[in-house]
Amino acid sequence: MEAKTGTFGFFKKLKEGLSKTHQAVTRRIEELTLGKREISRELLDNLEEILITSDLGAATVETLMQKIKWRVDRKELQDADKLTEVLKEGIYGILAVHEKPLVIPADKKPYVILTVGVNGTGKTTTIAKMANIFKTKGHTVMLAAADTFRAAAIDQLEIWGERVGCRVIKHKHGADPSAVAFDALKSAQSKKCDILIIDTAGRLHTKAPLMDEIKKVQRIISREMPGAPHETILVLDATTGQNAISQAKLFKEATEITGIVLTKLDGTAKGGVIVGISETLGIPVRFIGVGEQIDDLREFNARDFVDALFED
Ligand SMILES: Nc1nc2c(ncn2[C@@H]2O[C@H](COP(=O)(O)OP(=O)(O)OP(=O)(O)O)[C@@H](O)[C@H]2O)c(=O)[nH]1
Ligand SMILES: [Mg+2]
Repeated sequence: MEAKTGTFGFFKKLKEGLSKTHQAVTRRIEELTLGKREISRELLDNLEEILITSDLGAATVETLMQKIKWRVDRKELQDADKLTEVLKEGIYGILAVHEKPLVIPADKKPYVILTVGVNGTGKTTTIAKMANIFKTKGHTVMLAAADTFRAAAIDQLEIWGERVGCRVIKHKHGADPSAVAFDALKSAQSKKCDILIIDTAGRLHTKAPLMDEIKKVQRIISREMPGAPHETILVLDATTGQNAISQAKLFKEATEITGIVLTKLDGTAKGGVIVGISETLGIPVRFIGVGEQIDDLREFNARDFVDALFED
């Protein structure tokens, strides 16, 4: 019962969070089709315009429009008031392909998660939220403070660690991030910890030496535990819209990214960016963040997302 209330609470929050995106996309489409019976060329052009300005990304809009036009041409879709439903299912179709929750296998212990991303996207907060989810599922979790660059980063992770109840492995400010990661892995192995999550400093995707630093962390870890890190999560901030997609492209080129967390879906009109991320990158969206509190992170669920986006 409690879990259900929690799920409902999150859905409500997701809906509230997506309300600006809802206004920017769904509302405008409803206004467009209101009182119109047929789907004219002009209506389709206007629809395309709304979609283009809604942060879905040009490629995604083209895919969706092609599907709609194909159905209109074949006379499968004739009523203007059915457009929203078709669009909703089109978006669901794109999102569902990449709905792959993170499964922690029992035979990889510790399961190592490396967290990367641009400055301020929500990495450290997301780590605490993920740790909290894993702990609720009964896993033991350890954190590694491998953001040795920003002065307050180690303290920030330690405070979260205390709150969630996980051990935090740290070195001094300015230490080599890969040395912290290495020590944390050793410690997690000896303590037979289920999951190790590594925090890293925010970095610009355009700076090659910083991307090399991530590769070094990955290399050192994999040398110690073949196959690790098992997951490299890129944390993206939804409020940055299309920029989040270019960040993801460059991170993906520089290093292996196996999962995405999209944060700050609360209070942005750019939530549509998740569709573009799924369509253009083909990397699963593992979690979404809708607030600053510890329980404001949920496994990404495509059905919930489109329902929250389209429901009035
Ligand atoms: N509204 C909202 N705020 C969030 C969310 N996730 C994180 N934040 C906030 O974003 C700010 C930055 O979060 P951090 O976790 O410190 O981000 P970071 O990526 O670790 O930052 P650096 O380590 O400096 O690169 C904080 O104020 C968080 O509370 C979210 O889902 N919604
Ligand atoms: Mg941080």
